[in-house]
Amino acid sequence: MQTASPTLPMLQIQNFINGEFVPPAAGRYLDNVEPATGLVYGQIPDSDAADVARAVEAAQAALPGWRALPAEKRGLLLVRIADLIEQNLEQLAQAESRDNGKPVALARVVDIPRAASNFAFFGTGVSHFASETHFQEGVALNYTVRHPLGIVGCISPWNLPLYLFTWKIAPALAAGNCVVAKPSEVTPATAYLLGELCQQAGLPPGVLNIVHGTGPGAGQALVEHPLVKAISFTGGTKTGEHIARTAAPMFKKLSLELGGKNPNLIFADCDLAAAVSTSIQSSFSNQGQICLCGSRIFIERPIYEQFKAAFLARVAGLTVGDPQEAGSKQGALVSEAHLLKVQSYIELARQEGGTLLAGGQRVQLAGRCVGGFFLQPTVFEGLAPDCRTNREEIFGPVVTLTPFDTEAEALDWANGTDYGLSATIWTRDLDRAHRVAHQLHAGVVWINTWLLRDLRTPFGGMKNSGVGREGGLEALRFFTEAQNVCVKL
Ligand code: TXE
Repeated sequence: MQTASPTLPMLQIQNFINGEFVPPAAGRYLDNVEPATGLVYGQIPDSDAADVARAVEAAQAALPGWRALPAEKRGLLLVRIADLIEQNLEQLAQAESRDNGKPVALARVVDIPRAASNFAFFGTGVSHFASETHFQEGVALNYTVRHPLGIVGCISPWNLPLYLFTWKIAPALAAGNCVVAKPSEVTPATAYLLGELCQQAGLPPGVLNIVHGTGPGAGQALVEHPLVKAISFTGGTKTGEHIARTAAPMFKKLSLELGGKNPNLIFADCDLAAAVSTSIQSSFSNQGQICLCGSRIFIERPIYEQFKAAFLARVAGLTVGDPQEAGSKQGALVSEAHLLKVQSYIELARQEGGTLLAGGQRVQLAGRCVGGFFLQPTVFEGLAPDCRTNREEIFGPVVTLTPFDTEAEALDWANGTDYGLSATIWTRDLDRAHRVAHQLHAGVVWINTWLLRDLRTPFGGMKNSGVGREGGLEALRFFTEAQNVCVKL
């Protein structure tokens, strides 16, 4: 693999264990590639079981002090981290963009602000986490204590690196656990910077430990470690299945946020301009690499042609370019391997009889991005709702348009995959909106909007999209163990 420049020092990041940056025990490193250039620009620890064991040891030493701190005090530390993320927003956004290939403009308004909100939300929210009592008049008083689990593992993917990493870490810490976290080996940079901010915030050593490395290496060791009581994982469905197979016999708590193949249902009575504009976002934000992206767009036949024309006109305006440039609406895909995977689905869609309406080609940029992993936003029509292109998660800038005639047909097709993460409905008919929403097999349903998030709401998928719910009290419940105490009156 070519490197960015033989004269510049590589950005070599380290593990964050016991409040310090330390090299991996075996001294091995992995290359980190910048997706926009295709060049190696840094190295990350290729950690193994020894590094995970060291992190767990640090977490164990820190645990008595951390769980004994009043919730408000723990919360204040988390709010301090949130403030530091905001103060360092620009540096973090630049790092996220370089590491992941996403437009820096997107990282500035979505990824990094949300990472700050995650800490602020759970840092304050934990003070409002009340215990339940069940009072039986004259008989007994039951009250439920929620103890932290102890040491927990958080494993996150590459698509929204700091956003999803902190979405797990913040509630785990707020609830009084110590954490060993592994970010994706594809996008380690902002997790590394988070370690620095935790130092600055005065988070006690060992409370949060960040171990870098591959899934089969560091990730597997974390899932297998007997002192790690729970695993919160976001990533691919196959990986989730593997993690469940490893962790379930050890009776670990598991939260699995997995893939999606989300439908957009566009009814003829909708606000068409809003439906088109938001569908562009839900199709192509972050190059379609968001598990909540809607990749199957079902449109009621009377407005099909009108929707299609307006949608394609907007697709033509999505400039693919250097993620650092303000005018770029589409950055690079995260890696060459992922680009090849997405391209293989474009080929599959062709073989399955799809008509290509837009895109379909790799984009060759000039200058510094000449070797980058860019792809045109791609739109197909004419594919059967049950073909592989319409059932399997592509996780890239590829969507299909399909006309439907009845509500029942649209629902049948929308529910016709193994996934059940999210869905979007566009209609002005309130009765229909609720009726359809309740029949969709999706953990999250948006009506006349997309990706509008309230952190208090339960978040997660049905079917192969996952197990458990994150967000709000659900997350605090996941990271605690309920104990009922019964007092006879
Ligand atoms: O995910 P992986 P990848 C989907 C999407 C994508 C596919 C693969 O379809 O194409 O998953 O992406 C760690 N034990 N999503 O390869 O492999 C790994 O190191 C413990 C959906 O990135 O599942 C990383 O930190 N950990 C998704 C994390 O798991 C293991 C977002 C996710 O990696 C492990 C991203 C193991 N045995 C991809 N193997 C969403 N729903 O948001 C891997 N890991």
